[in-house]
Amino acid sequence: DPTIRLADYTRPAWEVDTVHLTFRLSPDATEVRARIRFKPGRGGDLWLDGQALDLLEAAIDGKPVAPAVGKQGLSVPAADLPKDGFEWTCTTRIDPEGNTSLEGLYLSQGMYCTQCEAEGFRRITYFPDRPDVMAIYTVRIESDLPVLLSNGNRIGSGPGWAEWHDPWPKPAYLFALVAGDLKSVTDSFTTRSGRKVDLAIWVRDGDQDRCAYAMDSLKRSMRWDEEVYGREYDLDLFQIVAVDDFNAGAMENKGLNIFNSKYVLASPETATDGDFEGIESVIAHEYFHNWTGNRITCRDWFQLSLKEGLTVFRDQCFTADMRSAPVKRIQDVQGLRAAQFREDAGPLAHPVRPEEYVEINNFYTATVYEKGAEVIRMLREIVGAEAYETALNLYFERHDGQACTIEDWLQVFEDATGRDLSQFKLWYRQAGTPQLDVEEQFDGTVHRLTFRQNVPATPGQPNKQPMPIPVRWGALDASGHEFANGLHIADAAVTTLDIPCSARPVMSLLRGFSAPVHLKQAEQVGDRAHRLAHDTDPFNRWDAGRALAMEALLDGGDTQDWCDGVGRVLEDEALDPAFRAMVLSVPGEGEIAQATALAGRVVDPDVIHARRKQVRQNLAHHLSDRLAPLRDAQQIDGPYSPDGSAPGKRALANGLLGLIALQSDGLNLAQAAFDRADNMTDSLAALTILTAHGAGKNALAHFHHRWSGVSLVIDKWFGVQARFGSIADIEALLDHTEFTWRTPNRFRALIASFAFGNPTEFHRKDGAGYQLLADWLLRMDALNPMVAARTSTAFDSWRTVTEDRQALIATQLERIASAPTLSKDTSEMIGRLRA
Ligand code: HT7
Ligand code: ZN
Repeated sequence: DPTIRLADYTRPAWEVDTVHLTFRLSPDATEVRARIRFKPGRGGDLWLDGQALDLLEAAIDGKPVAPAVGKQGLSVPAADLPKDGFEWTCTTRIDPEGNTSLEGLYLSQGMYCTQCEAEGFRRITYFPDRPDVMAIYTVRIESDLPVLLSNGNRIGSGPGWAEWHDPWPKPAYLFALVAGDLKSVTDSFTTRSGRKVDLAIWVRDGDQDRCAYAMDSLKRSMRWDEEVYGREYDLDLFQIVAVDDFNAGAMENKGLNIFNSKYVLASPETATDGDFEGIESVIAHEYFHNWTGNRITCRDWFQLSLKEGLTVFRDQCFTADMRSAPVKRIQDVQGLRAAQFREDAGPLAHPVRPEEYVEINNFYTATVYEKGAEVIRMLREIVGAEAYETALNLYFERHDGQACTIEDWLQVFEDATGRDLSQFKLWYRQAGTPQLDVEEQFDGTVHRLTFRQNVPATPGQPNKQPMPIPVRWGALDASGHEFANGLHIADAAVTTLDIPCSARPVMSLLRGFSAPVHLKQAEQVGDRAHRLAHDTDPFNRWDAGRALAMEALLDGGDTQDWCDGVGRVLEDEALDPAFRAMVLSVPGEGEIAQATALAGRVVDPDVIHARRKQVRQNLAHHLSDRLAPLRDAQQIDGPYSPDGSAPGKRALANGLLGLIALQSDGLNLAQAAFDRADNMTDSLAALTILTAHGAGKNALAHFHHRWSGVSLVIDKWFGVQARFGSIADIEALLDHTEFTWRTPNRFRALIASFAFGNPTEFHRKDGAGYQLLADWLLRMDALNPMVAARTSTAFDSWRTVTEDRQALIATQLERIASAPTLSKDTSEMIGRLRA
């Protein structure tokens, strides 16, 4: 399969003005008639992408043509094309029922739906399927199904048909069609200029009563984008459809977002606080794409972070405004460290703007999304909030309706601020997480900090240049009072910062995690504990506790300081319970494995598991009889609410329950909590604790019985067992009649939860875990390459584990690589993993 390179970009030979599509829907033989108005671009032959299509007829300006058709598309020589433009018509036949890749047009439980990003539209009709070709679409759908939807506004309908028109030019990846027996929940939103927008969420009959939170999140997102970014919605209708079979979280198709039902449906009984928060943020994310992605799109897929990094940054800020900003920041950094730092440290490391790919689906990564968002956060930190706002206004004004690049984005900031951002651009070009070493020296009048940065070598990038690293800092005196603070930009291999003071301060560095780096601060004994007790920056206060815990986890050392500090935070009633819950949590086994590898040591998952267990036990022992009263103090009166202070209280109570379960008789309390739970958050927390202790048999049976038929809850049932079960347990689950592995959510609930969330069994010394994953990757690859390729990243840290394990993984990777047929998605991933 060819490698696509950023350096090879050329403008389209032919551009498109308008597209008319008529769909005659049928499960295994849908006919798509396309009428496309082409206008000259760069000029040359006409190339139309097309995959898995049956071409029934084609004509140019009404005259039949016989183009050269291949597996990837068709071409017509320039000589056969009218110079000033022409109308292309063709009819293709496609097979939605047989489309198991879930890209293009497919059937999900009797409902037709589409997924066109990144390159799914070419599975519907022949088209220049690239984001810099933008056109106006009119769509007619013919089917007996009661609900027929596409982008934009409905312009007509009758028995068995509907017509839709989207007035905004868009790339093909934003095209959407849905047809099925669906029910809607409706509402409306009045924009700040007084326009009424109809809102509809489409679900299967029976699910209507689980849409309220999604609808409320949508309205809050619409308001927030007006208030914070000055962006108003631009159509009369905004629709969301929930589907059960979906490769990712959701898709921002213009005016017709399609969602994995996991990010729409929620009730207190079936969804956890985390699920509610997930719905709020994914709804916001897809809605925000209307401006950052749809109105201004990407010139090519190398620019993916232009829309994804920015939109993640926007949705993070939205959630921070809706909930607790410090807690949101801690959660985001935890996620970044768990997924992106991990990616950056292994064979799959790539820049925020990659320079080559074989299959673009493999680059919807934590680096493009989450590191991309961090890069924008740093940009705002460096230029300031006001200049950020000015630059964004200029971006929308200058580039509305265009397909843009990272260069366009940075140019806007240069023009708005007069700054030279050429060094900043390295954040988009260089892969790898920089390491920032800090040395401190106090000479009686000045505290001098010396910053040394090093960006590690990554695949294809052996040498790196220094990058501008914004370091927010604060200086604390011995009583915990903050006497100075500021922003230092570490923009050379070595930089210094002098703070005049009369006594050696305790330095709080990288506040709010102001840059995505590994900070190595050789603090003096007691400094971390001091910051855990006093840091005025809540992120760093939490991180100080984290660093203390990590020290003990890595070296099996003393946990006294950490336990003392955590105890004091827990009992500080002035602190947000959600924050206290975060301070209470111990780094996960994946995070400990990363820190182990970063320290240059070999990762043994069994040792990590044992150490973590010991550290948690120490904490439970230290807090001993304070645990139960602290938990009781988190009692919530009144009905369940996913908003306000209640989720934080539940998180703290359940974190404490996890420690109580380590004490004698504690499991009885966990069982009682499970029996009494009247919401999914508490029920799943108790079930998880019981299962983790091998005491979940009855609770699991009860849970399964209670939630039979509610697939999103049954996913949780599979997930919890996948994380704590033995391989034998997993094998039994694989044979379970409800393990409908063709549904990505169910496959992920069992296979991905096992591979990513059950390190001791996955890394079993006999290799059974690796073999199980490889078997299922091969099986899934034949059906749905995108899901298989993504799950293969569970092997991405394989070079950090013990040699015997490395050998076993190498065998499995080789087995996958030599399978007789392998998708280009999975073969690219396995190739990169083995390189
Ligand atoms: N822009 C979307 C990314 C996406 C996707 C979604 C569903 C299925 C396959 C997909 N491939 C790419 C989602 C987003 O970032 O908002
Ligand atoms: Zn997105």
